[in-house]
Amino acid sequence: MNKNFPENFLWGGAVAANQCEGAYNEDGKGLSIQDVLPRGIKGPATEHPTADNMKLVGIDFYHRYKEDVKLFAEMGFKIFRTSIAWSRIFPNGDDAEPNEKGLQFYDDLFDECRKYGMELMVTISHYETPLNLARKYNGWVSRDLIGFYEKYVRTIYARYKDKVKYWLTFNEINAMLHEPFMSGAINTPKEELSQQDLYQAVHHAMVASALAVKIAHEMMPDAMVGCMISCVPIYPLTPNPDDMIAVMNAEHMNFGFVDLHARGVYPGYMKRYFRDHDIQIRMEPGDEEILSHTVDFISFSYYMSACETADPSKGVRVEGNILGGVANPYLESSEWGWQIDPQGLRYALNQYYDRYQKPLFIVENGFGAVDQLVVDENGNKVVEDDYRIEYLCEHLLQVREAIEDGVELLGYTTWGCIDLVSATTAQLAKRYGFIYVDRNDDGSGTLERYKKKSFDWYKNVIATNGECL
Ligand code: BGP
Repeated sequence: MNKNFPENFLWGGAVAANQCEGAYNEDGKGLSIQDVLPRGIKGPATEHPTADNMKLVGIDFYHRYKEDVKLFAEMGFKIFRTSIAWSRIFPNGDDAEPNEKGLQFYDDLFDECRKYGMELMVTISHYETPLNLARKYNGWVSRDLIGFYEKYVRTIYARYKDKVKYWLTFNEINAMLHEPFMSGAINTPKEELSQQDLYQAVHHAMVASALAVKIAHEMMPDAMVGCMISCVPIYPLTPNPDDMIAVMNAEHMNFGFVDLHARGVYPGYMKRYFRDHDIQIRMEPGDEEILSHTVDFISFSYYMSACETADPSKGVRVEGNILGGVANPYLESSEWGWQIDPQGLRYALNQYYDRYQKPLFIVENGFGAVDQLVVDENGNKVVEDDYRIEYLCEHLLQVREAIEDGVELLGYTTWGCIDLVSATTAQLAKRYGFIYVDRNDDGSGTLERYKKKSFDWYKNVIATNGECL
């Protein structure tokens, strides 16, 4: 039987402004929280930007995007996902007027993509809230953030409505529970942050997200607005029913965000969690109406799965895409300890589609690894990244199975289609790209770009609409 990807399937790649643009203080850009996170989520945040912060230069995408977009077009990208750096548009987050030079940069970038016929997907907020909003307001703990976000959203919708069709309100919004500073710009140290403040911040972000959906539908009838979740499917460590309940509880921590976005109301299990933990969410009149504006599609990142157990003495904790979990004895891991599980992607796609029956979009998937740039027999510099090809191929085979299962999938954008700085560790050594960037964690390197072996492989996948897998 022939298994196919749908016609018009949106193949492409994804990046985020703060991980690739660099130019952290050029053309009126204000500081973002990333400019003071030289160690990624391992922290601590510094008072001011420090020279060892790889994101200050990134891969210099701000100045080299034309060359990079040309390479994306050569691979045949149908869509390119990037974020807008909020602090390029509103340098302090609470400014009266937007920064015209910041707006112009994204006009130029989007025009460049459209020149090659690429659709655009824009993440409105990708772990890069203006630093001032963290320091002055304690980030999303403050209700004021809703207003600042709304102003930013209205500004970029008005400016790019004819250029951008796909919008994501917040990157991995469920990460706020785990990384309150990076995800929620919450300045209070994690250990001192109360559950009350944390969930109040989540409520504010959820209202802001629903407001972004509502306004998009008013201003851009053809736009598609999605939520974006960090998806780490969870398996029970054993068939013990206690482990299964532990899985259910852990899954609720993630599904709660999707339920709110896709169904427009707080699920009963979240209300119970609030009752059990003495959390009183302060709602304002109108919040419920705003939350009822549900997303057009559900998007997520997928890198790994994890286990859960009711008995912590039985499980070994593993590193992971912010959420982490308990190690699965059947899986191997990347050099960074992320457990590789292609079938988990098929499972997740089915789980989400069964639960919501809304179109899905995989907006991140990829393999972070140390690459070696070598000179081949023709004297060309190349990277033989067969491990990356294998990872992506195995995952795409499972995506195709999920489509066969009946899942409605709009597209697939690999994470870090060009090497960039890691979100969790702030390293450039953790590479994901089809394109190698000559820059090292000590700041050395020419910033030149080289095609990896996976470049031609992905080009062929797109050209055959996945038939060659
Ligand atoms: C997700 C983020 C991305 C990205 C990716 C890979 O959590 O949305 O920004 O970086 O993970 O993680 P890392 O860069 O830490 O390898």
